[in-house]
Amino acid sequence: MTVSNDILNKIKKSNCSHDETFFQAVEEVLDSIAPIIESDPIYERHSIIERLTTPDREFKFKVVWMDDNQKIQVNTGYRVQFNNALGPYKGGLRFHPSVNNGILKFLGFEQILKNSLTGLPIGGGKGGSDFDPKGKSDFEIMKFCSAFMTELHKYIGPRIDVPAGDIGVGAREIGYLFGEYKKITSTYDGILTGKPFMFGGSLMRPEATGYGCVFFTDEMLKLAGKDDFKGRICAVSGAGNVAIHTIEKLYDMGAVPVTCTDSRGTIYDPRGINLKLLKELKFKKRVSLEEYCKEHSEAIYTKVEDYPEGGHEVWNIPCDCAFPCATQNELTEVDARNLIENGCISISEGANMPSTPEAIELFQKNDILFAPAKAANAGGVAVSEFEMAQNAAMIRWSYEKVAKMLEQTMREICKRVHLTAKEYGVAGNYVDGANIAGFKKVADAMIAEGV
Ligand code: NDP
Ligand code: 2IT
Repeated sequence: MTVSNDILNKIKKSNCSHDETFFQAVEEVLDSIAPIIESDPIYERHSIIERLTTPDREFKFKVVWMDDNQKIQVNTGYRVQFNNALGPYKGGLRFHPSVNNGILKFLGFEQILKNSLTGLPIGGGKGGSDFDPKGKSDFEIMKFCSAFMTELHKYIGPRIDVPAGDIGVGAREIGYLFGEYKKITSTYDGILTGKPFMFGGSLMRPEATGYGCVFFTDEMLKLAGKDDFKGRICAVSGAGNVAIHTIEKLYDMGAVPVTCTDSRGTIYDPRGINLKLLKELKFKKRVSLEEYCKEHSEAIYTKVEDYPEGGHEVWNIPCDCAFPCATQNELTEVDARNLIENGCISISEGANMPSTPEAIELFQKNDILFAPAKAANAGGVAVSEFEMAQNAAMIRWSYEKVAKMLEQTMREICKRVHLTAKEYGVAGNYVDGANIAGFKKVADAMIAEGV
């Protein structure tokens, strides 16, 4: 009975549309761009909104693989090719049990405007699977990635669609996916970014999203006439690729990051997070953050069950700057209120859509600097595009070159978002600034390319 119930739940989960997060993302954008749509009939004449919110195509496929106990496992794989007005579809792959078509549509839609903001020739897409990498052996990860690529390879190509990592997909997974693609097609193409350096990955791609988010925030503080990061207490959520490199760059800039979180709990280390230990626990051992306290008994660990009602412990900790870097809707209205009451001056979204609409509204009403995901976390995909350029030319760029270009790209995005908000009469509103600037470029390209 339990087995069939489990299967029934799985079937229900992978067959419902689950579009809530997609609607949330679309609603915010439509709200921001309403003045442009109303003032210029060209967008309506070309049905830009309908065309922009409908993916070009969506693939859904079965992924069958064998686990270490010789049991055959079945997962669902997806790739949403959303819009290629500006370049090949580009966006990550997420492996997490919560993945469904709706979540990938929200991420793919956001990716179109994010990629537009980078100023680079890349369109928007997203993919992934409900596969849960947690607790799986390396061999099982390899088997799953091979099976996933058996189907995905039909839809991608260096000038068609170039996936990368996201939650649950890092260099290890990209390596296995790349290996399988190579085996199936006998080609050595840059069909994925975030590859390990030894076979075509760009230097600084692993660090890019986190570092970029800190550069963006530094520029935002500067434009608002505030002091830089020196001595600032920062709260960071997440303990993965984005969070860890955000923490690393914050230290470089003289800030004191005091928190990190995973799906089970929050660490608060008032003296500053021990970055070396965090990397060891999450990148090497892949264990729970609770282990952090074995070496740092003065740090406080709070389990998810003990979080404040309707909120998250990490946003209850006093800080100057907050960096939500874990997942969508992880920062609620309750959290926003706590952050504001504790004197926080800026929120920068390292994750995709981590703040709920109610939280954003509160930040804006209280004049808190707010850097939305599609602008603040664009550093990852920007360096992915640098990787595509290096692969296409069969060359490698130096660390210094990529670092300089990343910093420049993030500061430019920040300035453009800032200026666009000013130009459209909503000075300081980076949500509107990012949505308008991202939208205009894609919409104008769609119009110029015809129906
Ligand atoms: P990782 O898989 O490396 O890390 C994700 C982290 O977030 C882990 O600490 C994980 O905890 C935690 N987490 C994931 N899901 C949940 C959840 N439902 N509830 C609580 N905690 C959760 O992913 P990334 O760091 O790459 O991605 C983090 C965010 O950044 C995502 O929103 C992603 O879309 C976004 N992003 C990533 C980019 C990239 O280049 N990788 C680029 C731009 C945005 P646990 O370990 O317990 O699972
Ligand atoms: O959300 C994102 O921008 C990513 N996960 C990175 C996408 C990419 O293609 O590098």
